[in-house]
Amino acid sequence: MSAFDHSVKGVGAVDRVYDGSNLRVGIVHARWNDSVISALVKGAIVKLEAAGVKKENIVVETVPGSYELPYGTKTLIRQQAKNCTPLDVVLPIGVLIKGSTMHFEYIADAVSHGLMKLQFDIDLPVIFGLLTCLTEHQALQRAGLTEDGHNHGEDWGSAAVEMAIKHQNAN
Ligand code: DLZ
Repeated sequence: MSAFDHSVKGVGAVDRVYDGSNLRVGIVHARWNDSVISALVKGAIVKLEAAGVKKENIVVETVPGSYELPYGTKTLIRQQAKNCTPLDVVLPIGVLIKGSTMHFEYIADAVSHGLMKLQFDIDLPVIFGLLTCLTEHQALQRAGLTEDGHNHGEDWGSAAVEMAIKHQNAN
């Protein structure tokens, strides 16, 4: 294989095949920018199921907007643990599209830090399913809704299975 066989951007080949058949996965998605969110959630579920995760082991919850993702994610983890159906990984999904004020910057920063902190506080992998787009077109591209687009939800689904197995293997 030459150096030219590797792409510069994007997620590389997986190190091994990950079997998700024993995993329980939580998806928490915002309801803002609904058409983009729907495509991302679908893409994630396609990859989860392709890795063997059973339909009945994928729990989907919603929150109003991306700002609510960190607390909504923590709440779902706790609620599932309380019901004796603990999750192995969570995938919060939100789409922020820059407007004319500073809202975008504050929410993007708060949510990124909130989700990173949450996974260490709760010791469970939390995937970063937040698109931070400068334009609507960028959001559509990254949800695979344009001809040249790619659905990032698919990458997040695969990342969720890999990180859940890695977490299980370490415990
Ligand atoms: C208020 C707001 C704005 C302006 N833009 C977005 C956005 O692009 N994507 C998103 O998910 N949520 C947005 N919100 C809503 C906030 O995330 C939050 O739901 C509200 O401020 C209530 O806390």
